[in-house]
Amino acid sequence: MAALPADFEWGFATASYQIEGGVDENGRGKSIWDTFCHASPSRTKGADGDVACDHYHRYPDDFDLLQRYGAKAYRFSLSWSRIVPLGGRNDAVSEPGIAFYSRLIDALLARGITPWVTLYHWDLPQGLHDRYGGWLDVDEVQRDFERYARVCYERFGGRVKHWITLNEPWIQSIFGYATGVNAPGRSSTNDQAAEGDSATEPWIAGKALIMSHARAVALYNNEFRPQQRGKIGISLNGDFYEPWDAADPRDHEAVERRMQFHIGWFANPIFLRKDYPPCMRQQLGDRLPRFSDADFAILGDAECDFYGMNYYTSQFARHREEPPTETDFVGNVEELAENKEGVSVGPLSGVHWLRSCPDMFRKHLTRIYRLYGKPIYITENGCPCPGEDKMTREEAVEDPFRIAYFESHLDAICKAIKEDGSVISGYFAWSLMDNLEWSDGYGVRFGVTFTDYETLERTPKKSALVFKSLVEERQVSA
Ligand code: PNW
Repeated sequence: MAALPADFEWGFATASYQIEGGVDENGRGKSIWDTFCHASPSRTKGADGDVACDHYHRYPDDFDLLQRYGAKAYRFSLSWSRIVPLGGRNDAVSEPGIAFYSRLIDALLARGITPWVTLYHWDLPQGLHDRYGGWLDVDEVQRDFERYARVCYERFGGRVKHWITLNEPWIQSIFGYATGVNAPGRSSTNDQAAEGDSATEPWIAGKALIMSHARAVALYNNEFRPQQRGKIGISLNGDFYEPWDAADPRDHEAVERRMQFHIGWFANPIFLRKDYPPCMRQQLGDRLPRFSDADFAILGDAECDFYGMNYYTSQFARHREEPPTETDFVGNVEELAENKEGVSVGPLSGVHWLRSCPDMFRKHLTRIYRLYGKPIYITENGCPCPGEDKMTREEAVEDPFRIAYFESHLDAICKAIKEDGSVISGYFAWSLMDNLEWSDGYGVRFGVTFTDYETLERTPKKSALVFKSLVEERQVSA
């Protein structure tokens, strides 16, 4: 079914710490991910981003690949601590750091590829974590993020017309401060974490992220949009859920609660300028910070242009009989891969948490469009193939599971557009190349390009070479 608009934006996505390496080049400051990856004993399967894919030195070759794949656009993130090594609003800007990203942007434009820039993909300057606890100081960090955003708009905004403030604030808050599996690794429920309070810190970090986003968008709207005329949004993750027992109204409520805890947490204040979802307030009480009138004034100045959706998988939700524990962050539901009838949500990919569920993706798109009313750009979608972690290069470049995943998810987008009336304007496959999959290390391969971590050689997988035709055959003619 041809339903993608003629001007549908598409390409591939990456994030700075996952690909760049060059961590000590040109005065870059450390980020919380440098620290986390060098913790001992290791919390990242021994992996770190010191070299990663060496994109810092190889970006021209990587952009040649992008061009060969026919990509119209490329989503990447800036390393805050390359631009402001210590991170703060009175700290020095690194001119070599600016020059690196400036060359990188020019290299994309020279190849006719539109840059989509994420300001923050989890790599907080370590300097801010040390100075005041980073995302735990709501007042300080939003001012420092606003200044960092200002530097980026000033230096790059003449050429960059598509901005994403934050990548997945849910993962930053929950994995960083509740379960502690991501940097900065704080948790009171994880034996590997020395410090943290999983009952309170994720909710504080969440507010800091919301207000940092809002300040950066308000700044763009008030001072830069009139001249630069770009677009700005945020990328939120969140799975779609269906009831474990379709006949049990309590499981239907569990489904809605789970999705509100995932997405409404951020989308209510950001897209609706409202308080957190009532079910969160009810469960979390005063552990959930309040928004003041001054906060709402900033949120009111921070209207976005689009909803960035990172979507990978779906699950079944089952209500719990017992009251929630203090460290629950999912809305007191059980998350399951099979429903009451034993029907699986979809085939398992190469990573335990990801099953392919395109029909639920379509429902997710339409639910989000109806709730928040903004054009949707899918800013991440993709998967590793089953068994890919153990494959040779020759085996891995044949990736039929990934191709089928892309096809079925593009079909779901077409249905959401044509049959449901949702507005979906673009799609970025995760990821341009195999890279550091955070705490899973280098084993889990999401790339459309194979990365040989010994030689750093890249080899296109079949999915990379066919992706353009997958999009074009679903596009309506202009
Ligand atoms: C996203 N989950 O993270 C990130 O934005 C990427 O940097 C990452 O490489 C990609 O997805 C693949 O994992 C997620 O457990 C990490 O549900 C984990 C989950 C979802 C998204």
